[in-house]
Amino acid sequence: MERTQVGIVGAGPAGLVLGRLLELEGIESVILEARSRDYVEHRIRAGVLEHDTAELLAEAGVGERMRAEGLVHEGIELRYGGVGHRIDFAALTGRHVVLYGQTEVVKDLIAARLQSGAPLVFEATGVALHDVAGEPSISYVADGEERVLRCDVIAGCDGFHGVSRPAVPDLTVWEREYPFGWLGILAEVAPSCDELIYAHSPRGFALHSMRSPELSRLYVQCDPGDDIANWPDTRIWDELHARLAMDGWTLQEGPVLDKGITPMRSFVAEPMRHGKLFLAGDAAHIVPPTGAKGLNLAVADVRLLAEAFAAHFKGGDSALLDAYSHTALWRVWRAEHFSWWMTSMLHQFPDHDRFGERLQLSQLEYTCRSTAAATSLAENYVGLPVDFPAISQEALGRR
Ligand code: RFL
Ligand code: PHB
Repeated sequence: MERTQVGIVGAGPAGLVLGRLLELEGIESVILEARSRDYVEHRIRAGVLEHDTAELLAEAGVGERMRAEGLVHEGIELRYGGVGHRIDFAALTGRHVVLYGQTEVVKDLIAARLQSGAPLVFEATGVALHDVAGEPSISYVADGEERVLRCDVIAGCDGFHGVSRPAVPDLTVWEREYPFGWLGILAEVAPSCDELIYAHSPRGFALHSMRSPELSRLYVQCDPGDDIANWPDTRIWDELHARLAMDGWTLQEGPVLDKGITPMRSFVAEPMRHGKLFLAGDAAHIVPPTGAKGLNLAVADVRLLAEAFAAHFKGGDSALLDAYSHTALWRVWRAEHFSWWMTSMLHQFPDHDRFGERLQLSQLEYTCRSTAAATSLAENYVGLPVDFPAISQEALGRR
């Protein structure tokens, strides 16, 4: 039987960042991942790192390539009625975001972990959690062999479809599904803009993002149950041209390297702890991608968790562990609101009447013309600072 201090289920951003932070604290961990290394390194998802997410990766010694290749963005454009309006993060908040693919973050973290020799098991199948409120262990199969890992605590970082959340009894779940999805493409063409464009259009939402000076990432709102086979490349480009259209601006096309449809949902499960099992990242909460918050929330959760494990294992103090769920949920709900708000302002809703559309346009106008409103978008988008004055633990506990 193997033994470790922290058993980490899942090698996505949450599990890998947690493993790295624990390693720096001198705390042992084993990461168990169901998929192959190649699969997790090539799963195209997020691209926007909040200011503090980028800082944390750099401070954790895994930011070298991000610093060299990541693109610092000091604003975004909101485009509606065929006109663009810039939200200037630097002027409004003094902070920025970094465009650097989740694939690259994951590659950097895996490389660092393998280099340090800390255990990371890919293709661990049949992962099951046992006695999470007593003497926790994780059983799994790797290399055709059944194994059991005894742990002091378990971090459930196994995403929305993992085994950790179902191991928490008496969960309360809040959920909202949206009547649309995003069709995303990765295209081999220089971005047609310097900053991200979030476009409201009568044909539906569109987003122009990027991964590098040579790679563009673009999305269009689509039916959530749509089949990607209904979307030949020409149809996707036609929609992008129509939704992003602005006089004097041209969208450049290029070969489509990847495409897929993602449904959109908001989801929160509370509490994020049961006994010695702690949930982090998508295992506990999902946001629609319009606010670019999912990966950043995963990192914010494990920042708290790493500090709490350090206080527990090195100082014998469990106060931070006891506070973890409440503390994390404050930021989770802020991001839930922001992501829902951005989504509601920018998409076409099938049940919207003309009144609903005018409300959206009024909100967009106000956001772009009022410094107060623009600052609210900006400070949420770049990420509220780690020391943001949150509601007190006591008040949260009383709710
Ligand atoms: P992950 O990344 O899903 O990782 C969980 C890992 O656990 C493994 N796993 C298991 N391992 C062992 N045993 C089991 N039983 C297991 N079950 C699952 C999985 O294989 C996987 O490797 O969750 P994590 O670490 O919490 O990270 C969350 C983020 O990946 C996610 O929130 C973001 O990608 C969301 N997201 C975005 N977030 C941002 O912050 N900024 C963005 O710009 C952004 N854009 C996006 C996004 C997500 C998207 N999609 C496809 C959902 C854009 C899109 C299109
Ligand atoms: C991305 O580049 O994939 C991306 C950017 C911003 C979002 C969502 C996704 O809000």
